[in-house]
Amino acid sequence: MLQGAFGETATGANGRAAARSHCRYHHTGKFRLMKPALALLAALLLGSPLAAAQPAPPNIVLIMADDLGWADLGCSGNDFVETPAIDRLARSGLRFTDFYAAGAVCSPTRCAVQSGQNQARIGITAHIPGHWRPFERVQTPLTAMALPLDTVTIAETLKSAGYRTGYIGKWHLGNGPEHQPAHQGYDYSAVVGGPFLPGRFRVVHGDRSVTPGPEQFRTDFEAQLAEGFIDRQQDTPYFLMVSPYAVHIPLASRWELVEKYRRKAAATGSKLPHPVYAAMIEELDGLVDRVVAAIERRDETDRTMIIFTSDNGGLFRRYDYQPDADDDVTSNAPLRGEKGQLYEGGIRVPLIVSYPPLVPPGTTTDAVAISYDFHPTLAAVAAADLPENQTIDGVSLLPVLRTPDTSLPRQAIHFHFPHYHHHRPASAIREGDWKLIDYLDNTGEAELFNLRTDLGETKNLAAEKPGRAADLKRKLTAWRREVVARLPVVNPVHDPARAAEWYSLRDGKPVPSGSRRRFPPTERD
Ligand SMILES: [Ca+2]
Repeated sequence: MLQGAFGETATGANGRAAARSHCRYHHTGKFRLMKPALALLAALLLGSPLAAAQPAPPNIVLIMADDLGWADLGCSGNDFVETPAIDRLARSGLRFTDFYAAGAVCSPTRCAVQSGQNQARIGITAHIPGHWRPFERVQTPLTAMALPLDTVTIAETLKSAGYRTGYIGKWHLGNGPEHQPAHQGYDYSAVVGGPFLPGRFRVVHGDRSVTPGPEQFRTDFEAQLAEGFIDRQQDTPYFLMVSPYAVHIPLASRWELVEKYRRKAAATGSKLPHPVYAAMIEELDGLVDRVVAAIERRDETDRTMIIFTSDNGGLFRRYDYQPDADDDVTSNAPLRGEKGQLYEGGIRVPLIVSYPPLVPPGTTTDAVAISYDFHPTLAAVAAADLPENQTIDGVSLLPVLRTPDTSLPRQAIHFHFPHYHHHRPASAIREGDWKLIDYLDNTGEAELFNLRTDLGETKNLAAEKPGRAADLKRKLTAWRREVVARLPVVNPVHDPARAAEWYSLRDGKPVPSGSRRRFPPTERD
C-alpha cells in the first residue's frame, strides 16, 4: 500500500511539484510517465486513502565510501570482513549488483554525483590534480581542478525544493576555499582532511567548532559529525552527504580491530583483504550503524532514504608499488582489475538503497545504474525540479527503487578516463551485456567483453566479433564528440625507457616515490 501511495506522488500535497518534475523527464525523452491529468484520474479511481497516505518528501542520507570495492562487504559475499550494519541496510532495502562509479578514481565520480553529468563534460577526468607521466606514448589532458561554481549541484537542486543540506567528510572537488561545499549549495559543511590515526586529521573547511578527541579516529569523527547534523534537524526535510575517507590508503585503524583481523587471517589462511583494510571496513560499518541509529532515535526510518555506495573500485596496492609502503590491499574478484582501471573492478561498486515506504526490503536488481543517476533520482524523490540549463546525463532510478526488476530507458553508459593511473588511458561503453574498452594511447587497441558470460573480463572478443566491436566503438566515439571529451595527443618526447617516471603536477619535479615510507598502521605502531 505504501508503495502504491508513493506511486501517486503526482496527486497529493506535492502533486504539482511532482507533476512538474515528471514532465521534465517526459520532455527530455528519458522517461515516460503518465501525464498529470491521467495520473490524477488514476488516483481518483484508486480512491482517496492512497492520496491521504502520500508520504512527504523524505530526508535523504547519501553515504559514499572512498575506494571500497564491489566485493568488500558481507552482503556482496565477502566472508572475511564483518559488516553487520551495512548488511542489515541491504536487507532493509535494495542492493544493486550492476552499479557503477562514474569514474575509476575519486574526483570524477564526485563530480558526476554533484552535477548529474558524466564528468567528461566538465573535464574532471582524473583525481585532482592528477598524475603526470611525461615520457609515455601520449600526453594526457589536464583535469579541471575544481567543480565549476556555476554547476548546479544535487544540493542546490534539493535546496530549491526546500531541503536543508549538509556535507561531511572528503570533498575533493577543488582545493581553494571558494570551491568548498559551502559554495556549492550545502547549508552545513565539515570537510575533513588528513589520515585516519588520532591527531592527524581535522576539519579543514566549514564547521571548525567540532574538534576530534585526542584518541579519536577519523571515521569515528566523521560518524560523530553526521550524528550531530541529523540530531540538529527540525521539521524541514534534509539531505546529508557523508563522505568518509575510509577505506582509502594509507591503511590505518584501531589496534584492537586490526589484531582481530590478523588473528582471523592467521586462522583462516586468508590473504586478502589486508587485516588493516578489513578493520577499516568494520569502522566504516560502524559509521553506517551510527547514522542509521541516529535516524531510528528520531523515529524517522520511514521518512528517510539511506543510500550507501563507493566512489570507485577497490585498490590492489598503492600506485608506486613500493615494498612496505602499503601491502596488498584487496581483491575485487570475481571482477578483473582495480581502482584506476576501466575493468569492472575499477568501476563496479556497491549500491544499497533503503527507504521502507518505497523500496521493497531484501531485494536485488541487476539494473545498470551509475553515479550520475543520483542527481535526477533524488530530484524525483524530493519532487524537485532539475536545473533548467544543465544537461542531466543520468536517469531517475525511482522506477527501479519501487519495482526492482524494471528496466531503465537508457541505451548505454559511458566512461572516459584519458589518464595513466594503474593502467592506460581509455574510454569505455557498456550497452546491455556488452562492454568495449577503447584505449586512447595511440595503439588503436580495444577490448570487447560479454559481461553476462564473462563477468571477470577474461576473454577479449574484439577479433571474434568485429562487427559488435566496431558498432560500440562508433557509438563511443560519437558520445565523446557529443560531450567534447578531452583526449590525449601523441607525445613527441615518448621514451619507453622512461615511460613509468612520474612527475608532480604541483612542482613539476619527479615524484620521489623511492623514499616513500610506510604509514603506521595502528595507534601503537
Ligand atoms: Ca576514491
